[in-house]
Amino acid sequence: MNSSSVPKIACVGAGNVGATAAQYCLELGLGNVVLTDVVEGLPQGKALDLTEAGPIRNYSVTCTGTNDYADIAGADMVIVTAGLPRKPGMTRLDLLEKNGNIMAGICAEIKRYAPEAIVIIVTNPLDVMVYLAYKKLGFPKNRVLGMAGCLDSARMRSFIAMELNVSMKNVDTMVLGSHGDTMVPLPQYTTVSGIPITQLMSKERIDAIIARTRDGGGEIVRLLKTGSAYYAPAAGAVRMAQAILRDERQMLPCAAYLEGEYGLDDVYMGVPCVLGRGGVESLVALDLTTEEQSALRHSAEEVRTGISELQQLGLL
Ligand code: A3D
Repeated sequence: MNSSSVPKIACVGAGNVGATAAQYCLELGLGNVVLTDVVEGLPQGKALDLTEAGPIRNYSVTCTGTNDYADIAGADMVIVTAGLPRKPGMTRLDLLEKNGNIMAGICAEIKRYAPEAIVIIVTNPLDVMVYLAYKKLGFPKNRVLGMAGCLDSARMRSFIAMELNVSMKNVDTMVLGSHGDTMVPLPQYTTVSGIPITQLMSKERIDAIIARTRDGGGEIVRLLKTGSAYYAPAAGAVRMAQAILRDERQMLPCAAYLEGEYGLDDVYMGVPCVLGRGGVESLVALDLTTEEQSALRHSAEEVRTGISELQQLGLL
């Protein structure tokens, strides 16, 4: 904890996800927020706007905006959402190179100014970017994690609640693996008030919900036409930050560094983690079917391809 008793949270990237994460942190009173971005005026303007919402939304924490990384000094928590979206004509590799360079630069600043922070990465491609951040920061693995599973499982929970017309609060699920087409939703760990989903829905409907969950980001992009989802992604990142800063010991799916767990080594992947004051306090090993295990291995291979591409680009 920084010298004040109020946690300090740095949101790096003041775009849609970063500014929304700042808003949720303020509304929850999680800590004083510093919003930073490379674009001059953007973090200052959004921070001022968020500050002016404070008297109405009743926060007692503060929000400041800056282009100077020195202002994140001593942060307890850093949420990284900085990055470029894929533009027309840009290949996946072009994006990897651009966001990889941005991530490497940001990690050098975090290392310099907030060496004790717990760092949550949101920038895509998620599992590859969090691996890069882990290597560049040199922090212990419990202090570097990625947000994806919280979002993917929240999407699946919403779809199940809509389909069954029950409260989303009753629905529990677990989505493992990398963020993207190879994510591994687990129907065997999906329940509604403790009742296995398989007793409430046909296999066809469960499969359709899994397909919609995999395409969750794409569905929003097609509706918005410009830009991508940010309310739910920011909510996922702040859920993780809350569990850590308030030492809640919540079990949430997060991208965590694997060293032999699930038969996978030296890779970041979404697995159930217990989050508390130390960050990732422990990883939870679930019994998986042979099919689920092979889906998880396939997901890890995809992340490894991205990691080798980072090596070819000289970023690792
Ligand atoms: P956007 O609204 O474009 O915001 C990104 C911000 O990053 C912009 O304001 C940029 O100016 C800023 N930026 C660029 N370079 C730097 C830098 N070096 N230092 C500081 N700031 C910088 O995008 P967004 O907020 O919608 O999305 C942000 C990232 O999150 C993207 O990579 C998305 O793909 C990713 N994302 C991931 C998920 C997951 O579930 C993993 C979900 C949604 C978005």
